[in-house]
Order: sequence, then C-alpha cells, then structure tokens
Amino acid sequence: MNANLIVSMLLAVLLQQAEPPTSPLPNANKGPIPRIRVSRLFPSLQLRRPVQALQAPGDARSLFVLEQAGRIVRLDLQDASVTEAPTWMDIREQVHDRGNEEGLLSLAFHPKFAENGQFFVYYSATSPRRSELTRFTVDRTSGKPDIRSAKVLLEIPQPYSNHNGGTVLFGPDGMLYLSIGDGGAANDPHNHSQNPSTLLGTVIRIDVDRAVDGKPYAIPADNPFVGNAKAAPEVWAYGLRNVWRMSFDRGSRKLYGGDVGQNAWEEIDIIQRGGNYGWNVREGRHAFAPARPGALNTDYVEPVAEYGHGEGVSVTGGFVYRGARFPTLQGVYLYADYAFGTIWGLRCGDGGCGEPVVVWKRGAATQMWSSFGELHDGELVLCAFDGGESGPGSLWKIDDVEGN
Ligand SMILES: [Ca+2]
Repeated sequence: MNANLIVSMLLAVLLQQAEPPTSPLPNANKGPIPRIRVSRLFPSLQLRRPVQALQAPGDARSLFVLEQAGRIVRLDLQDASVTEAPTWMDIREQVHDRGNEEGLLSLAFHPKFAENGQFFVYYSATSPRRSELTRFTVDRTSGKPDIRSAKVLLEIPQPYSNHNGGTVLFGPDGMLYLSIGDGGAANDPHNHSQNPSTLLGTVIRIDVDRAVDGKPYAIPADNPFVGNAKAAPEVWAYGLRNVWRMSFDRGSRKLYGGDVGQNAWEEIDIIQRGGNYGWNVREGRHAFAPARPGALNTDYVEPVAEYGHGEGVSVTGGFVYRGARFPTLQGVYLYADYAFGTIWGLRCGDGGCGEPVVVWKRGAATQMWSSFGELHDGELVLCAFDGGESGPGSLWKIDDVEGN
C-alpha cells in the first residue's frame, strides 16, 4: 500500500468521525419507543434549583450546571462521589431570582470557546425588570470567567415576572438562538406573541461574531423578517408562549422546543424559519382566542406533539437521543412534564412525527424535571428539583433502556 493511499484512508476515517450522525430515515417516525430507567449522577451531591447542565467545547470531562439563583458550578464527570459542587462563576449579585421563573436561566458556550473563551448567559435582572443576554469571556491567565468582561448584547423589558423563556444556544449554522417568553401574566394581554415587532414570544437568531449598525451583534441576512417593517429583524419564529427549553437535533439539525401552555395544552414544536406557532390564538392544536385584525400571518404551524393538563401542566423540552450506549433509543426525542415528572419519547422523520409514548413515570420519588442536557458523546443528563420547588436539586442519567 503506498503512502498516499494510507494518508487518504486515514483522512477518510477522520472525516467520517468528524461528520455528524446520519439523519433519521424517512420512516424513523415508525419505530418502537423503549421505556427508560434513570439513576442519580453524583448521588452525594445536592444542588439548589439546577436549571441547565451542559459541556464546553474541547472539554469532555467537565459538566457545567446552572443554579437558578446565579451560580454556575463545574463538576468532574469522573468523580461520581463528589459532595460539594465547585463554583465556576457566581453572578448572584447581578441576577434577580425573586419570581419562580426568574433567575439565571441559560448558558451557551461559543462554538470556538476553546479558542476565544466566550460564553453567553441569559438571566433576569431588576430595576427595571428585564431579561439580559450577556457575553462573558474567560480570563486567559486564570482560566476563570472574568465578571468584568460582561458585555450586554440584549436587554428585553419584562412586564411581569413569569414567562421569561428561555434557552440560549448555538445552531449548527454558528448563529446564536434564544427563546423568549411572551412577557407573562395570562392570555398574553399585550399581544406580544402575535406581534413579531417585539422580541417577546419569539425565538431570535443573531450573529454574535459581528457587530453592525451600532448593535453588539449582526442580523443574519437570511433571517425571515429582514426588511419587513412589521417585524424585528432578529426574529426567527414567533407565536410562542414560553419556550423554556429547546435544542438542536444533531442528526436532523432540526430545532425542537417545548412550548409551555396556559389552561389546557402543552406542546412540542419543531421550530422553523419564519414560523408562527399560534399563541395566543392557538394553544396546542386547539383554538384559544380570536385572531386580532391586522395579524401578519394566520397560517399557524401546529405542534408535532401535545398533551393535556390531565397528564401534566408545564412541558420541559429535551433532546433527540444520539448517543451510542442505547441503540433502541436512537433518534427518539425525549421531553418531560416539569410538575408531573412524566417523560415521553417521540420519533420524527421526514414523513412527520409518530405518536408520543410515555417512557418513564415518577414513582415514590418526587423529581420535577427542570431541564435535559446533552453530553459530547450524545448521552443525556437530567436536572431535577427534588421534593418540590424549594427542595434540593439533583442530576440524573439514563442508566437502562428497554431492548438494549
Ligand atoms: Ca403553538
């Protein structure tokens, strides 16, 4: 075998490894959905209201966990017996967490975090009441976050304490996405969600690597409402009530979100460019209130799954499982009800989505599932408030799946 051939074969192997897993097959919505079992990650560790768990690019060993009050801890995945969570960053001074839905809500590491040290934090602040999207940078000398590096990218006025969203994340396109709730109270009294000239009730998409027109970010040229006087150019999708959690599927590259309902229906949406997801005219697949005159678009995108308030009252969006450990779970989108603790699985493919299946039900334990996280290897972790909203918090992993 000549040297060129060996090099090209090695290159092929490397390229193969670098490629994302293949997209689901057209009939991927038809396969069986297995039940799962969960067990504690870090069984001796107690957290306070953990709301997100994630890894940083270039670091497969650490798990970062957000506590809602404003602390980010860094855990070593190889030290299961840890009893104290080491603080990585503490912004409790800046974060306002008086309301149940206020606080430090989400973190996204820049895809080039290993080189540029940038990360983006979404949290509630006060006087005046608002949500902030702020960029921080890790200090190169100390290797720790530099609080003074804070650069506010967005300030979103919040009329009420509830419905703040929100998940901040980077898409496979390198753009930053952020889900923002409808502003709160009930019924969306100011009609934010059907009015995309406000950022409330939307998912936005911005380019944080460029600063243009006096803004600390740029508007991607292919955003759906660029040049539309009736909508803000940041908006990617709207008609959303309160997408607490959303995620990109590594396989299909689709953006899945759980949109929390009001009186009757919780829903899962696949959030696409320019889509109007219906709130407050629709709740789930059902009429909620009449459309107002002059609406930009009344062609509502229906959810891919829903459940009624007999089965749960507040959806926590999860992830499509793309790990290697449980082949029968491949391609299944997992999501939960925060309050009832039930976990569902849903398979979607090019032909649409199948029916969701209950994969786990809470027994004697009292987990309230606040969030899912995806590790670099595709395995999932879950964050829980145990014993109710003021109880201790914990982390969980999937440790067994039917048929594996
Ligand atoms: Ca909807």
